[in-house]
Amino acid sequence: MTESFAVESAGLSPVSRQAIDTAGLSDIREKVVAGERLSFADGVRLFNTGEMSVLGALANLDRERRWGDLTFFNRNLHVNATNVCEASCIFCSFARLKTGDPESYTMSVKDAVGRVHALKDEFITEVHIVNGLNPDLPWEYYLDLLRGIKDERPDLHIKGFTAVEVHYFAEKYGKSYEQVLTELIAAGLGSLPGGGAEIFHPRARKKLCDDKVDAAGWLEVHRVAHRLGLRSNATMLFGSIETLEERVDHMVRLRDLQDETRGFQTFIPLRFHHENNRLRRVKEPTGFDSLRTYAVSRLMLDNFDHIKAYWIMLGQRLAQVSLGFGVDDLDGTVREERIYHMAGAQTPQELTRAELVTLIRHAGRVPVERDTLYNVVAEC
Ligand code: V47
Repeated sequence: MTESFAVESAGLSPVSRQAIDTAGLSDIREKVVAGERLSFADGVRLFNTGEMSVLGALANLDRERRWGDLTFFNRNLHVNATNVCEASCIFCSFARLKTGDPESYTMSVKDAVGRVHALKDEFITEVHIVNGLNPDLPWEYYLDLLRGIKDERPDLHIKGFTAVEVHYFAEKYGKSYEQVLTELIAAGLGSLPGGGAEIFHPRARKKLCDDKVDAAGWLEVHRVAHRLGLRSNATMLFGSIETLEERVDHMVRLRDLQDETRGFQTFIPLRFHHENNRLRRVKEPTGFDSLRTYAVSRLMLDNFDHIKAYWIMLGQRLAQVSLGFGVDDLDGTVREERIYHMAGAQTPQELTRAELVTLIRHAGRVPVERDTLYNVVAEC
């Protein structure tokens, strides 16, 4: 097979091919076409290219090889049961330090379950639960929350508690990660969300969230979860004070764990928002920076099936464009989002299923409604 045939049959136009050569990335193109793993140095070069069309073409090649035009979403509900949080992450606008502080809140189990009850006549498949690290709640609170939701809606998948929360529960209630997770699973937990990963590299992590579980702890929680049969997601908070090398380092650490466990489903780069937090002086990432981060994620994380753009923090327009930069998932209907709206997100609190379907179709892609574990609920 000639090289040009191999490249064109792999889905790159001759124009893209020429642009890739001009950008000095033909060696990376060859690796991508051959499905070979990219190195740390390749990731850094891709971030530094500045040639968006080249990055987009390469990431889109990989995305379409996996999924064609298919673009996933689900119908879900977010519940943030408490914003009281002992941690002092400088990027966070959601947390309040103590119970009783102005704007702090903690829902009773009854009220939190009531959020689910309120949707009793609506079709949703997932509840996503993320909370602050609240020192005033007993362990039973979390088990009752899961049991209460399952009693109300046994059909719902509960994706809940970041690795940071699981680590906190283990320390606070004197349990191992395995004990915490086993008890949560028995009470109804179905999978772990990807939050709390932020940036793994110790230089950036020390500045961003010094008193939170470190990279090794975050990864260990997911390792144990995967061993117990849970699937999970992984995130990366990008565009605050980290370097491009630290973003690539973050991806490589996740890729290494995924080689070992195969338990991650999707990678979600989370675009930094700066309102109402201690990083107000730091400019938010541009659209350009967001798109190149999705593209490099798709290309570096060869063992992750999905790359998700969380439309809530990206905005609907850029979320559409991201579908040409490696993204194949837009998260879901969401319903009630607090973490990003307290940090200045201008997006709506929710999108209906019809709005998500239209958003995806208008980007020239094919919407597929999935459940949390990527079983197809409906092709639209
Ligand atoms: O862990 C908090 C991030 C995360 C800010 O697994 C911020 O499917 C940017 O993890 N600017 C929580 N990011 C959200 C999360 C998530 C969202 C959607 C889907 C899934 C999933 C997981 O939000 C936190 C933190 O990394 N975050 N504050 C901020 N100002």
